[in-house]
Amino acid sequence: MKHIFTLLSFGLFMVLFSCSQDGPKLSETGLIPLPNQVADGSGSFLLTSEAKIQLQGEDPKLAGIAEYFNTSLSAASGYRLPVGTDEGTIKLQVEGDNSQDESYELVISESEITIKGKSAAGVFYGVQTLLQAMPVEVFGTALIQEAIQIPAGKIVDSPSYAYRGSMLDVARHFLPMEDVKHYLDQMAHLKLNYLHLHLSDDQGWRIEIKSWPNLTALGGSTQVGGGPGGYFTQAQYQELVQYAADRFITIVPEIDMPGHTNAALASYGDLNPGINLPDGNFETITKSIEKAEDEFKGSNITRQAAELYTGTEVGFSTLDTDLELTYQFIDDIVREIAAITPGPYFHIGGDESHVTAKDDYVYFIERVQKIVQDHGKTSIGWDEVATSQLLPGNVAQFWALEENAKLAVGQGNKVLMSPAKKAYLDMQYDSTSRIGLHWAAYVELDSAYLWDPATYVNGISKSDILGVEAPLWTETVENRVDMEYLVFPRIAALAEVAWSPGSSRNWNDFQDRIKVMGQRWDIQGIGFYKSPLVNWE
Ligand code: TNX
Repeated sequence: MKHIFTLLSFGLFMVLFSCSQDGPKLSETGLIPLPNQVADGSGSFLLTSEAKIQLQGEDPKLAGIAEYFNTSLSAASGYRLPVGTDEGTIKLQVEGDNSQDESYELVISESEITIKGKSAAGVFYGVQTLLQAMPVEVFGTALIQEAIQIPAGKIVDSPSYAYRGSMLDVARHFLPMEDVKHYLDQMAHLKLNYLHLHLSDDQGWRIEIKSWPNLTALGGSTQVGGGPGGYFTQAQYQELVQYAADRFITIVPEIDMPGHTNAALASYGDLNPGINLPDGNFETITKSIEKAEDEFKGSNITRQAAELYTGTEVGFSTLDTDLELTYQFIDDIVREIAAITPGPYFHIGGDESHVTAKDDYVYFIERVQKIVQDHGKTSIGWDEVATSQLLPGNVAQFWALEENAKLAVGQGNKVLMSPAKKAYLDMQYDSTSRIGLHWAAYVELDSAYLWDPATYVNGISKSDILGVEAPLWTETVENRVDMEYLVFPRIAALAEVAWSPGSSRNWNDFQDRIKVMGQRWDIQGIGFYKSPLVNWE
């Protein structure tokens, strides 16, 4: 009898043991973005509630990373691992103090897991890779009963580009705090590190400015289609900044100007020049008052608030570039936003100012860049800004015109790559996509994946490029469901374009890995677009 029991328990041991050899290899766990080097080991680490996390190094951010790791796992694991500095089988180590160096090394053996980063950010990315190396169930909320099996191996990894971003247009349709946080969570999983918030446009003003309260009271009160709009108070914006920082993501605020400013011009009539027509109507003058006086001799030029706008046209509004009040207004806005933005960048927009005279535009951009610099920030602008003299260090975000991107590089400035034909998350996948636009292209998943920022524009090479950003414009995006449909899976393709070296990227291999990513999204309830190019089953 005793003999049989021994035999049985041996059998059970064999089953458990062979289990640890059975699962996918580390290189088959669906890692996105693809790490630089992945070497498979033998066996697996079996994670149970017995494990401990050991922090090594002085970096104060390590404790936050351990907390993040515990929180990420706790719903599915049912436990939180103790965190200390003396011992542990999961070691998180910062070995350096260069916060710019996001590289890490992850080693998984049967007895321990070690993540070494050159900075806390590196360790955080190592944790993201470790989570992806686990069964997809760890992303869910159903309790996993058995040990979590993590295949052994070694990963050495670092990003191709320093700026790996996405943009949310919260102006055309407002997106509430929860949706932005949800987006930040997903960005972090993909090792993206900048979230650009498009905070103002013709249809809405979305950030509280204490010295100009009508901007949100009036300008924030509507959106495309006439819905109620909304805005972030400064306290809420700061909450987003912190939530992002906890995930090693930097917020880049954008106030788009001198065009795309109808919401501001509707909020403050003093900013909006116009003429009173003989029939009693008011018509906005979209050029400087001086020039208007020549053109409209004898007309009664006054200032009066514009109407709120809920359509989707672009290029019809402009600030008055000759008016001193315009620059006081901008100085107040930049000062208030810069004070609650720890990141280095302030985005000044500058796109599609079709009704601003060319020389007025150049004068305006050059003056606004200085205001931003005076408040301690570096300007980013859409590629049109490169038709002005850029200040050293300022960045041009390429979206449409290669000539503009080259003008920036010619001035010694860097370019942020967001080519609409590849990186625009609001483009339809194909002509049958239920929402989205297609003025630039239809962008299927393979198209979003198959391009290289370093060769995309002739004459612009890797050293000229700050990074890659995937913008989501929201003319057709009304809520989280719409957002998820357009963003996923393309954001994963763009994250890999930004992180992994061009030489290692391979569409067939990506198709296999994105399938696993799809399982992670499914388990989190994310309604992604099931591209017919991928076998999701
Ligand atoms: C162009 S991209 C715009 C936006 C629109 C977008 C729609 C850019 C700098 N300007 O105002 O929302 O197209 O795809």
